[in-house]
Amino acid sequence: MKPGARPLDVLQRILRPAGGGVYVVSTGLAEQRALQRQVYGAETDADVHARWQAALATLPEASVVTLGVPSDVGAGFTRGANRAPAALRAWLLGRPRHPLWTTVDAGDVRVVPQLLSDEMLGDAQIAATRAALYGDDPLAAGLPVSPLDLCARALACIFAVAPDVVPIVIGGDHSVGWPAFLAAHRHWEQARGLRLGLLHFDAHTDLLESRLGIKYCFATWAWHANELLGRDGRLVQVGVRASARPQAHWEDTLGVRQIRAAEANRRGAEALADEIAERFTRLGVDALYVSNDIDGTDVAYAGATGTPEPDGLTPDLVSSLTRLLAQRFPLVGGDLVEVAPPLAHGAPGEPGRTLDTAARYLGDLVQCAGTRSAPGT
Ligand SMILES: [Mn+2]
Repeated sequence: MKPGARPLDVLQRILRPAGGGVYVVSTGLAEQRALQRQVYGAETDADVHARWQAALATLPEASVVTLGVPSDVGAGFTRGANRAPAALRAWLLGRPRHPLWTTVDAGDVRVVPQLLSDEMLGDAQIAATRAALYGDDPLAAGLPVSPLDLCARALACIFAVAPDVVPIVIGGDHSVGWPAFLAAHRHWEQARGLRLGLLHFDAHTDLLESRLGIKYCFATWAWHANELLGRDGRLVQVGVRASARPQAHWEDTLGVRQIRAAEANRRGAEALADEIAERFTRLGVDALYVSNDIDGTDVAYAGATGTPEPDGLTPDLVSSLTRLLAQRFPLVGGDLVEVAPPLAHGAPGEPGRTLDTAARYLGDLVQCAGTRSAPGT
C-alpha cells in the first residue's frame, strides 16, 4: 500500500460487497449475484457496488460493523465454513428485524481459496496473486493477498476511520479468529490501553503452537492469542470436550482457564459468569472479546460444522453467558466461526438448525456490541 493511501480506498480494494468474497466465475455466480441484489435491494451489479460503497462511507458513524471472511483454508477434517458469510446473510433475509441489519456490513474479505497466510508464501506467489487481485492499481502496491492478512488489514482500516466501532467477524474456519483478535488487541489494548478478556466457546482447545508445521490455522489461533495476552489467565475456554490432554495440562502449562462442557452445563450460565467476571476483575480486564466456535455448542443444535462433537453446550448457556459477561465488561469485538452450511452430515433439519443457532449468536454479539457504554471513557 502506498504511504498515505486512505483507509476507505484500501477497503474498496481488499473487500467485496457482502456475500461476494468467494471468487466464482460460472458455478455459484448466479446464486451469489441473486443474494447480493437481495441484501442491497439492488437491481444490477453496479447498484450492488454503489450501495456497498455507500455503506463503507458510513463507517465513521457506525457503532457496530460486520465483516465476512469466507475462508476455510485453515480448517481440518472437513471444509465448508467458507460458505457461512453468504449463507447466514441469506438465512436472515427472511428476518428483517434481526440485529445484523442494524450494523454497517463492510462486506467480505476477498478470498483466494488456495491461500491462508502471506507468511506461507514466496515473493513470486505474492506478486502473482497481487497482480491477479489488484492489476496494476498503484494504490495496491504492498497490499496482502491471503485471507488472514486481508482480514487483519481490513479491520485496521476500519478502526482507522471508526476508532470506537465494534467489529463482529463472520468466518470462516477458526483460523479467522487470529487476525480478528490480533486487530482487536492492537487497537483496544496496545493503542487504547484497554485490557481484553477473551471468552472462547469451543469443543476443542485450539491451543497448539503449530500443527503440521503450520503456524496459523484452526487449531493454533488460541495459542497465539494467549501469547498476545501474556499467558496471564485472561483466556477462558468454555465447552471443551475433545482434547488429547486433560484440562489440568492446558491450565498448568498455558495459564488458561478451561471450563469443560460437562462442568459448564452442570453449573449453568450465571455461576460461570460470576466466576469469569471475578477472574477478569482480578486480572484487570476492561473489555470483552468473544470468539464463538459453533462446535462448542452441542451437535443437536449445530451439526453443520467441520468437526461436530456430542455432549456440548446448549445455545441457552452460550447466549446467556455471552450476555451476562457483556453486561459487566463492554464487548469490543467478536467472531462467529466454523458454521459450515454444506456439512449437514445428512441430519434432518440441517443446515437450518445450525443457521438458526448461528443467527442467535450473531444477534447476541451485535446487540451486546451495540449497547456497550463507550469503553475507556
Ligand atoms: Mn475452534
